[in-house]
Amino acid sequence: MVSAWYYQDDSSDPRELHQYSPNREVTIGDLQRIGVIYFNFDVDTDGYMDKVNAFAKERDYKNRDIICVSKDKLPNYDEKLKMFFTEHLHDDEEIRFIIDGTGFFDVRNENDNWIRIHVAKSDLIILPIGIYHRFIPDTNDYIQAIRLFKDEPKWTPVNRGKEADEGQSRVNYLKSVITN
Ligand code: KMT
Ligand code: NI
Repeated sequence: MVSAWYYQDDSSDPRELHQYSPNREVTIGDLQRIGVIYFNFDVDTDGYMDKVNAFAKERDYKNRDIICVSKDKLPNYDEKLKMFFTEHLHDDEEIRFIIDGTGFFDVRNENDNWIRIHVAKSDLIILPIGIYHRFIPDTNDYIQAIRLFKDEPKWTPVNRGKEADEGQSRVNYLKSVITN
């Protein structure tokens, strides 16, 4: 089950929890308000993949692949992790169904604060087009996910900066959050 909190930005290892003391929890409703959608498909229950397939069909996610983020399974591990953890946005939704392991998606809220989302097996998370975010495994250093895509895999990151800020995806996203 997903849990989320405000990220305490200190200089410790980003794979640690980074919680305030006491923890400043963020609810699924709070995530929804910034366009992040959460589902759960229990991978320990028979037939879960049929449910995921029906969900994908309903939302018109036509393509998918599987990614395993671990040092021995992911080619160019250090380089990829650096890319995942560099703040960026996409011109497409980022849809991840976690089939094993754990990790963190960090998203910026409407006040530009980081919210850390801890995902685990059975969580399906959708990050909206234009939200600034990043990904990192936690200290278990292992996560496996199905990545779903509307069309062709189009997940080129646009790193935070003038081009991303002024692009249509970001402009539309900010409009949608303000009018929420
Ligand atoms: C991404 O785009 O950040 C990833 O695909 C990371 C691995 S998915 C858990
Ligand atoms: Ni991304």
